[in-house]
Amino acid sequence: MTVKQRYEEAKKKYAALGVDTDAVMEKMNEVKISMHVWQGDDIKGFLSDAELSGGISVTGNYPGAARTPEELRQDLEKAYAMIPGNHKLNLHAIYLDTEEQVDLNEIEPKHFEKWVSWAKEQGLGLDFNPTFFSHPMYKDGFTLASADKEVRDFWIEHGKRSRKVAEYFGKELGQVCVNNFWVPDGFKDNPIDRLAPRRRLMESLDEIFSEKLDEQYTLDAVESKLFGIGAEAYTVGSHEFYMGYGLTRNKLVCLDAGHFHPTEVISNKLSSLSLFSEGILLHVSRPIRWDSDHVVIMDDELQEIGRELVRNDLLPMTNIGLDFFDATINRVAAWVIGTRNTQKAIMKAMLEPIESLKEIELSGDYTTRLAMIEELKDFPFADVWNYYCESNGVPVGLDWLPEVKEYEKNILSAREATAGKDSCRFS
Ligand code: RNT
Ligand code: ZN
Repeated sequence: MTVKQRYEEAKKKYAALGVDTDAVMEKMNEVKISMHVWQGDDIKGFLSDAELSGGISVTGNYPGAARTPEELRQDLEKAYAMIPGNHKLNLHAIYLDTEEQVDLNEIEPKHFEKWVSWAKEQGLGLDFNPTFFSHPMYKDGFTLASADKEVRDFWIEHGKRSRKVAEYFGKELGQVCVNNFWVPDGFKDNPIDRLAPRRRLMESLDEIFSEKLDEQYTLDAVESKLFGIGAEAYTVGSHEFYMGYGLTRNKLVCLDAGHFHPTEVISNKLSSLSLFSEGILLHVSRPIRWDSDHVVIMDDELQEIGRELVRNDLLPMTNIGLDFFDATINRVAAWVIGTRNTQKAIMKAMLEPIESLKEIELSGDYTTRLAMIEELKDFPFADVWNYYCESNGVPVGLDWLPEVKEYEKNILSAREATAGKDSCRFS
């Protein structure tokens, strides 16, 4: 049977439940995933040779990491060619592409021009992140919340400039650029004063956001975290901090799946957040024990995130970004696996007979609710996904893997590791 024939069979099965698979494929084309540039080079970027810092690190030394912006773009093109749909790229300030020697408090839109012309050529949108780590001004674990005004001022300037870059991306590409602020500030051991650093972070952010920018071009987001390596006891930008900050300042609240207690899930936060905020940013990642950033797999939580977005119709207000980095496997494959899994989870949720399930729940028939949900697990979802891939001209099933292997043989293996770092990243 061909992929199409399998799809036709699946279509009948879903139609019997009242689910229109053709409509699902159409809807899937509207779902943009913001793929994170930093999986391609283990968050090294091109600003300097500074060691990765900020409670984050990357484990592994798989050969072939991109060493230049050109190599990174080549790898990204390879990955996007194996992912159905039109998407975005999520850049970090340290990925500037310029001959000029500029520091983080000096960045300007022109330092990112090459990314913009490439994005136009590829039909991609761009998102952005100021980089509050891997820099000598990250002092004693602090940036925007530092007690030292000089340190704060450096990072405030960086934050302000990052917004100009984001605004420029939005204007140039005709789609909004989400600018996400994640700040690693925190203490390894129990602090005496938990309040003062939070007040300083609040004030620094207020200063950064004091200029009003057109929301048609850029939206600011703020990302919380429970802890990082070296900041185990206390992170200034906790979840409560940013729930309060984001909601009172009308910023997007970013939920990173790996930034909570090990059994705490972001899927159960989306509905609440949606009631009080105008928009949501997701960092889809996968926590394992203390690490927050394993490649996204088709696990229960990913599927639950997909269901929450679809069942509650939250896709229009949600910006979906990925955030993982694994340097022990082929980095292009990591992008493909994580992005396709995220799309699959959303598609799987779209293939549920949501209205009838809601009615069953309202009628109090929890027996049928459970029986239906379990039965749906055996439905031929993969036949719809495969046809979706085929219709979009990207490899079906595992057919992308030989292509990545070929690319590794011809392109990646010719690259020599630059710094030869075998670092390790936690959280
Ligand atoms: C770190 C945050 C943050 C980073 C990126 C590189 O714990 O998740 O999103 O991963 O900014
Ligand atoms: Zn994140």
